[in-house]
Amino acid sequence: MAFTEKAGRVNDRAQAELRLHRALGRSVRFQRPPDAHYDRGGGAALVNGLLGSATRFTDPEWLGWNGCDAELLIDLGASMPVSSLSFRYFHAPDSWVWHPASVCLSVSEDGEHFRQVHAGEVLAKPSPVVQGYETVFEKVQARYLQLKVMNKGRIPAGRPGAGNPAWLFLDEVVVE
Ligand SMILES: [Ca+2]
Repeated sequence: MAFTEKAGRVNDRAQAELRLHRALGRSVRFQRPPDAHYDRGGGAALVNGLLGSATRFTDPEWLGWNGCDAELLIDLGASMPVSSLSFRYFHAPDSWVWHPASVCLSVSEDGEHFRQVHAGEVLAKPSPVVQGYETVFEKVQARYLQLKVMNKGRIPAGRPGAGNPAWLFLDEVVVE
């Protein structure tokens, strides 16, 4: 019985920490790199199957941009069917970290001609601090994905850091 319980715990942890998906281990290039203080994991951290902490954005899985959008180009290595995208963001206004404003996804087979397959607003909840965004779209063939996650911009009046540029944090971009 003890052995069974232990095995169960190990399995639960593995499932929680490793997420398999089409972009796993693929190349990620940034239009603008994350802030130097929050770029420890680099682009690889966004497609390594590992999620960041659910309580703090200071581990290497969380990448942070200050006052600018996160624009990334993912190369899946080969053309393949793609029909969904999801990612997590950090929302902690007391720490000047805000949910994204909106999301735009374009895909391409040759890396030159891109077609937009999704655009949407982000409607964040007050809590928890880690929230998810997911979109499902009509299946397309794609090798390259151009993802734009728009920064909130200036922190609104009446909130901590009002008038300063908001931080935007992402940990894993899941492509299926
Ligand atoms: Ca990750």
